[in-house]
Amino acid sequence: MPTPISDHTVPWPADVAQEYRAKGYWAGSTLGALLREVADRAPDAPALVDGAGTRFTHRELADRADAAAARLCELGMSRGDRIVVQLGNGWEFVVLTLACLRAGIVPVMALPAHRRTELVYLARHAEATAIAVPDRLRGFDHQGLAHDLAGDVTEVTDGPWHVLVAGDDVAPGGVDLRTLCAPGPAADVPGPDSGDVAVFLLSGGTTGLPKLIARTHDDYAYNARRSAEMAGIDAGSVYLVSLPAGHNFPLACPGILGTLLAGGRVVMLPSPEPARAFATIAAEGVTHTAVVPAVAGRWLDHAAEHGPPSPLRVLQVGGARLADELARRVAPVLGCALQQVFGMAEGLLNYTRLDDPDDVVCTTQGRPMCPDDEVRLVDELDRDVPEGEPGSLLTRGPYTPRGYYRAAEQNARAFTGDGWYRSGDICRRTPGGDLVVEGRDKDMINRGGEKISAEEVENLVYQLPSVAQVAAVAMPDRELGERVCLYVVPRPGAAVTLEEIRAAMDAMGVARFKLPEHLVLVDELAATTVGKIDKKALRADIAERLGGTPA
Ligand code: OOB
Repeated sequence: MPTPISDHTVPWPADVAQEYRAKGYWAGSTLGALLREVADRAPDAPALVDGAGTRFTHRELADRADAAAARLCELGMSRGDRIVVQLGNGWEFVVLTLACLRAGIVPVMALPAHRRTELVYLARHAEATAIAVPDRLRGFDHQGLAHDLAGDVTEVTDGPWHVLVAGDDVAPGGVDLRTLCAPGPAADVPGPDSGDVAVFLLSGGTTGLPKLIARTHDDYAYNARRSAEMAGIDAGSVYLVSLPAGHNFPLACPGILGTLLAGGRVVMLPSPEPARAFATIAAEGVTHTAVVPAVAGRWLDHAAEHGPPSPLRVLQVGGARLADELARRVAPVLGCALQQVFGMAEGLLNYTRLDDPDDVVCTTQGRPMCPDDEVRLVDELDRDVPEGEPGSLLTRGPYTPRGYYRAAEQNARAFTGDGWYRSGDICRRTPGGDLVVEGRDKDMINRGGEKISAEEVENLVYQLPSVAQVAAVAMPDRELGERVCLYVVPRPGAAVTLEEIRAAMDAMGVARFKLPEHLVLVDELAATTVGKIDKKALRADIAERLGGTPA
């Protein structure tokens, strides 16, 4: 039997929770119930269309979610169970996620890029009893891997391992996800409470392995609803998802959930490739979408040649720092408003407002969306820095959980004793109250919005016998912002090449975006006065070698 989730979550203090309820941030409804209300109000309004042309109204979507919830229960799953969701951006992702929300089964939001190492860890750590995968995606046999994981996972769960497969080619032993998500009777499945965990998001990661962030129905519904207000999403809005749907940004900021809760329509595309994205925006009348800065850059280039993505009204950009120069080109070249979003799966969301002056929109990352978001900027001793000075961001609030799931040791480092989350971002506050992200004091590489833990990469590389010492650091990159650069001290007499390291990591089964893209061989690694590897010096070194400024 999997452990109850509540054994390993860190609740908000009772008085704080009471205040969030009294102020209406936590409305006491589950996401499943809220989405059913939307479907009852406007049953025939279009809700979802995917790249393969599948279309559902709000009623069809809610009915399918209810039928799928019943079928998950028939499989033996129930409220509080966990399922790893590793689906591409198709309709199955949405129906399955809503079915889980309805039944209180908690999706662990994995990424299609994840491979054996990440999936085994996630499934074991969450004690999942099921996984949902595409049959194949971008040439990779996801369903084969999903079946292969069974032994590793059931070793800790001592329970079943259901493999749910989206695709035309479901191998024996798998559950056909399209059949599971087909219309059918909605048995009266016992649903969750609004204080229950709704989804597990993955942390951006600074530790050896990603941490799980338990987001409750109360907090995540607020996250999605308030984000929809920030972005000006209503029943007439059409939101395009082209980033991996399991990321917090396209899922709930406002993303899929915020748009559906507002009665709007969601359009799913497998990737943000500009030609197809622009054609879809035109064909479906997309009004809103969210991208990372690297994609915004590609869209700007495409628009300069082929014209703007009409009728797009709001382009949200977040996940990594958007350069001011790029920001200034968005409105004139893409013909829509820019909204900067500085957010984190851990909670806090900062938005530039749609009626902010251009200077604020183009040079800041916005301000917290909730009046009760608390933000402090502090020095190394957790003392508040003087107003206007850069400091390390600490935050608490109604949609920022007080700790990671089942991670007491990391929580002691990532949260202060009184519940502030240390985001690891170095920010400054402008006189107008907006935040500007100036850097970070966490050991992470932000590759075009995908977060890579340096420690995780280093642990993997240490498994190579030819490596005596290794450090992973960010190197600046024009296209993606940053890429992974490795500094390696080889063992005496050993030859180490980038290709060999990449091949070894690939063979270990890790997401390809984590593979290093540059290698520097050294005799020793620069150390700080206390003997730790001096990453700042290494970042400066690689930037100098490449002839630029450090990432
Ligand atoms: C989003 O979430 P995560 O969890 O993948 O990453 C969070 C981290 C932040 O701590 C910060 O280091 C960085 O990503 N970040 C930004 C940024 N937005 C995120 N750094 C500079 N400028 C920005 N605008 O990335 C995320 C979650 C929800 C909405 C948007 C992004």
